[in-house]
Amino acid sequence: MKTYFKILFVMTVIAGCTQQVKLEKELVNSNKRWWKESIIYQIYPRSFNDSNGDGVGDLRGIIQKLDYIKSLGVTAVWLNPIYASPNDDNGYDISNYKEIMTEFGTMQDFDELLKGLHERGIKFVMDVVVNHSSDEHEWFKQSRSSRDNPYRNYYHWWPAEKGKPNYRWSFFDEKGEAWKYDSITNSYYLHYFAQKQPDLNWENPKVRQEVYSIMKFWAEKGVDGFRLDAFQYVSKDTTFPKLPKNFEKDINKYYGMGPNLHKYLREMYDEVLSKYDVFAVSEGAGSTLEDAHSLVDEDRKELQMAYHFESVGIGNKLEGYKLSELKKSFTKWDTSFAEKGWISIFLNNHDNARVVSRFGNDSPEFREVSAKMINTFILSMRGTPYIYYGDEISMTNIHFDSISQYKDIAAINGYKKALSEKKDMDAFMRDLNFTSRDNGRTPMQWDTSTNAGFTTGTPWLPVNENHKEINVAAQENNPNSVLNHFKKMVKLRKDNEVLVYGAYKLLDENNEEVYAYTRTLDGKKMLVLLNFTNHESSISVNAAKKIESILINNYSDLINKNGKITLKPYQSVICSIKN
Ligand code: TEU
Ligand code: CA
Repeated sequence: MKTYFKILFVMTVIAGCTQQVKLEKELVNSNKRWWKESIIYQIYPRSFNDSNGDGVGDLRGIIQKLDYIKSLGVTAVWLNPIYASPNDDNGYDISNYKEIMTEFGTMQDFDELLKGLHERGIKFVMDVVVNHSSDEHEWFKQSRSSRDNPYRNYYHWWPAEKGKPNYRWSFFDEKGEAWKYDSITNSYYLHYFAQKQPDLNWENPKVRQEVYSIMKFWAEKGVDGFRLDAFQYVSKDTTFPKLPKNFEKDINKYYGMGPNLHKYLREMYDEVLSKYDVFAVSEGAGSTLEDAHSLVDEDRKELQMAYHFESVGIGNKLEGYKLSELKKSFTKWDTSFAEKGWISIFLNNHDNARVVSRFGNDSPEFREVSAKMINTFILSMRGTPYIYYGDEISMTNIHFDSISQYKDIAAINGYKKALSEKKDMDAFMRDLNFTSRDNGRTPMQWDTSTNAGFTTGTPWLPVNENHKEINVAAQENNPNSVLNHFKKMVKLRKDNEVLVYGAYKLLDENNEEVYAYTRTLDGKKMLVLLNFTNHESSISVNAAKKIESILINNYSDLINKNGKITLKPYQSVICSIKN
């Protein structure tokens, strides 16, 4: 009798497990979406390729490189803003949302670019910058002209006779002030970013309709996705109450997730997103996991993908970072999104310095191996990976010494602010040298020629001297290059759904040198081992005893003594595991 119950118990457990696996499988299958399977290549158009010798990258320049983009294997391209703009913040200050920036080309060029991408099976993601416009946008020109102008309420105005508005902090202002006095109407306007980037008033339904019309305009042209710039900030409490002292230290808590944000996102979903086969990702995801879920869970019918800043920020400390911190962050987000919602996976973008300089090691000895390691990591996590142009060939920081070399408004105004606050300017410059956004915006390094083949003229931002060693042409011809490793890794992800949808499990969590995890789906299992240090490091994990084959490796061999693996500096491998 006892045995009978035992057998019954075991059978029930097995049936339960099979049921569980079946349920998980159904869940994954019903939640499959093309944009979850995408590998997004981010291009900073100003710096990719200049077709006409004026020193500024442009759309025809990108068209010339379509076959290169295709050769990477990536399946989508996100372009930073290409709209008409006076370029106070390199296109993030838009003066006309239905026109192309003169320096970048024409609408015909855009149509040709989109067609060229689609012909190659590559989707296109449009950057939408609607927390603010440029002060040179016709709306703002009208708005500032008189208090009773029909466009007055397109922006946030505070009449000066009411006294000075409560303090609001600005990201880019040289005094850190987000309210700017405008004498024409004796009022202040709000700008969370630079003075030339006045915040649009989303509480005005007309503004929202304008935005939906812009998005539809581009969706009709055939774009496949939208990246919503600084979108968590759009909804504001327009009474502008006093905020606690030093609120800017926790800015997303005070500026993010405003009172009507969800209402507006739902409206945008109904009016635009639901009508096309597109996805939308908002830059920033509030300040908690709950915020992020509330923005992107499918049943919310708002956005489709979260893009949080927690992990990317870990690499910004001059003194370096602890691997456990990185693991903790990625694991926390993965766990929270394992069943519902979807996240972006990235360690770099145009607002950061180069990834290999921050998270890897850009010394001549370790640059290549560590860059390969980082690409292995980004392309083997659950979530949609974003690769920033140049990271596929391990471009590094340029390290400017003098403030006169910087072009970024964040650097220039940040410098002025630090000066006026009598900050330690040596420390400021050291930090800028390491973290500045200009580090990540230098021209793409195509070959060894003058200006790395980016332009025949004078580049808008200097080309890194190291283009003689680090460039596409050299790497295309070298089977062991960072570039060819990147292509291999992209292919591995595309050929193995387990790397897209498979469950992620962290192993040996407290190990400060090796990041180890498995990915599992439908009985398929992979083990990922990444040595984040510049020396050998060993790790023992059970899965290593069941290695079937090595799928990718940035060295030629792997030392495995019965489950004890010794990894060379920055060695990264993915192995298939017997289940
Ligand atoms: O960035 C918004 C943002 O939240 C910034 O804090 C960002 O982290 C900052 O640029 C770091 O220095 C977006 C864009 O990504 C950025 O390039 C723009 O400059 C900004 O909006 C204004 O449009
Ligand atoms: Ca040009």
